[in-house]
Amino acid sequence: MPTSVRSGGWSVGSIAAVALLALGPVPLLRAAAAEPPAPFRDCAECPEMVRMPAGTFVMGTPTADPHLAATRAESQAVIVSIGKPFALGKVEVTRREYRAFINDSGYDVRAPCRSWDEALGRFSDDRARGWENPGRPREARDDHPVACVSWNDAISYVQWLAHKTGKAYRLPSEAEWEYAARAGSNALRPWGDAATDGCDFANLYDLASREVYAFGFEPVRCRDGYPDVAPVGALRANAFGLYDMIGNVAEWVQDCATDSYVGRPRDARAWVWGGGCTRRVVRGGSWLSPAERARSAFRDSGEATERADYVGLRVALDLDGRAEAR
Ligand SMILES: [Ca+2]
Repeated sequence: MPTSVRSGGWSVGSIAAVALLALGPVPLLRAAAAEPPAPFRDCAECPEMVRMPAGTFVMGTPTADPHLAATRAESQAVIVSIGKPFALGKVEVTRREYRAFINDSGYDVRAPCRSWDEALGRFSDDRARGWENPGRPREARDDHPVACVSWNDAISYVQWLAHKTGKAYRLPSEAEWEYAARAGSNALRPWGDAATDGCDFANLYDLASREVYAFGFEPVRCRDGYPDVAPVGALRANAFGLYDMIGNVAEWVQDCATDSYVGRPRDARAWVWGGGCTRRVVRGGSWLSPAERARSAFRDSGEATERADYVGLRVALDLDGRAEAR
């Protein structure tokens, strides 16, 4: 698989052989939300947040096989309990929201950003590109998701947001992210197993994308209408009221990159360790993802300093003691 083309050189880990885990009877996912509660914001420039219910789910794909671009970790599915409600951004952090952080903090943004070079026919680290001028889409709007943001940038953003609001903003853990993306679904994707049923829900490398970008792999055989990055919330929400969990821009999470789920936390905590790590997990696929990477359990990773025009972020928030937690 030409990883360097599909993900601009980001490692996806080794691809495991078919592995059916002896999980025993898989419990039905318990997630209470019959109807998503109303979103809320903590300030005018803050991301809109949605309450996620507590619940239990199977993280990973017990029946994973290499044709699904599954990593070994993904095939080592684990049962994870999200013990209490938390909040997650309704949409990916927008360029408007990120600009408020840059203007207020004076944060020093440093190039380059990995971007598709049409002349070279490959991704390259382009010093002319950055979050203000990502290159995708050609005319970026304020309601497009911010991209060309490293994990370190993402952490700086959530720390600024926490300081500004006095609230516990942070990146989601990988477990929280997959739980929220699934939104009660045990299928490969929030809308079901078939990628071709997802063009109402996810901005992927679709037939419209292939007319503009010749990435050399098969598109998802439907039309979502967006050749590259789409405005946030342009397509349909999942059952938890979240938009673009699959596709558009990939999203940094807190966890260190791992090639295994053996020994990982079985709750909402991120899997990190003393001394930190240089490589972090990226979730959700993006506008350049083919079908096999457009799945709730799909994992990618990148160096914490890397920026790419298909990677952004979504924020999480602890609800301890807040009215929204009830
Ligand atoms: Ca698309």
